[in-house]
Amino acid sequence: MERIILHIDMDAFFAAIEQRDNPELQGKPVVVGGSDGDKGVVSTASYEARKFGIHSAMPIYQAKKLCPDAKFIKGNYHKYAEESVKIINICQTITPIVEPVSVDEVFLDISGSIPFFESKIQIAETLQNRISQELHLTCAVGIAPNKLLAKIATEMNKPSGITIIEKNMVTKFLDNLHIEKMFGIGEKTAIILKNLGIYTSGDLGRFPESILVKRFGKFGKKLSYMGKGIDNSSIVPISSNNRKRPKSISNEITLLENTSDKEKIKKILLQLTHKTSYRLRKKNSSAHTITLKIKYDNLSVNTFNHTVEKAISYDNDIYKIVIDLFDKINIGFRKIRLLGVRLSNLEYKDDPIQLEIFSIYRKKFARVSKAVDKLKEKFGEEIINIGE
Ligand code: TTP
Ligand code: MG
Repeated sequence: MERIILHIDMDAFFAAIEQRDNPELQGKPVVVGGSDGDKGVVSTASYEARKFGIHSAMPIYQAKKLCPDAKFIKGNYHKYAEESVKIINICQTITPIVEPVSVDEVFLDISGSIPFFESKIQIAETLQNRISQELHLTCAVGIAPNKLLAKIATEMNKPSGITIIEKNMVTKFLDNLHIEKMFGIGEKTAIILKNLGIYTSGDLGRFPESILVKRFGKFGKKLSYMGKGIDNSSIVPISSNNRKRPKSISNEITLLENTSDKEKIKKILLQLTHKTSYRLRKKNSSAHTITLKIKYDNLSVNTFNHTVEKAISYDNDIYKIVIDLFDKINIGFRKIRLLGVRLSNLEYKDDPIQLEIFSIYRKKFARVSKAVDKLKEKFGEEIINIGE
């Protein structure tokens, strides 16, 4: 099956969210970023602000000089991360093979989705329409035989465009692509390449790989692949590990010696509760239903359960219910052989996608987060929230 990769990149992401949420900002120059006063740099600028020459990473004071009337906003990373999660969710309506690569970029492997749509362009339009209708945001889309080319394709028609590079168009496309446009080739590399007579991606692909390797080391091999438009890397879908969400969590123990000693049994139930509730919390979950299982020496089994309205996850709360259940049982002359605690009707606090997106934000804005973490350590959790 032919591999088809779709890439999306949101238009002026942070600024577009601010404009959407504040009608007064719509159609106006908006700059997101900076810290107190004129310190810091621009995170992004609305397309209206870009007309004044303002761009990401520019110092705020400089942006203010270029366009003093622009609206300057510090930004609310939490809000932007929530929007990223919603975008991923919409992408997953097209295919489950979805990889977020930055705060506003996603790769989708749509190879298997083609039969469900009329064409590649229809997939791109469906995605753009869903994002526009549900989130009131716009994005550019690129479709190509691999990630490298799909990302370049997206860049070709920004904002809001759709660019498709068919397999048979790749060579011609690369011949017309200036090396600066290639993702991963910075200014310095471009100068060296031009000195070697390499101006387009096609030139790069045809240039002897051995010379590139001599000049750039390992990166030279990568450059050669890039020039040929080769990228065999596959989409890494949002970690399937994280997505494992059991419906229940339980632990059982067969006693070394059958017993009817209630105190001994309660101690074992405490151990079981510790074990089960720890596993529950590790999954970022809490439970509504607690079940106690008892197997007697005659091998008959009884289960008793209790459901609470507000889900619980702490040992104390769970143990109290386990003991209440146990105290109601009339063991009689029977001896107990096995005990079990089961937690079910589980509630999950954080969406796994959310966790992954937050980790992308943490990586990208590590400097900000680290400073914030330090403040939190010093003054406590409530002291600060980025951009709020
Ligand atoms: P980009 O996709 O690079 O930029 P953008 O979405 O604002 O604009 P475009 O239409 O050109 O895609 O980055 C996504 C977001 O990441 C951006 O809205 C803000 C943030 N960002 C920074 O905070 N610092 C930066 O230097 C860059 C490039 C982006
Ligand atoms: Mg973007």
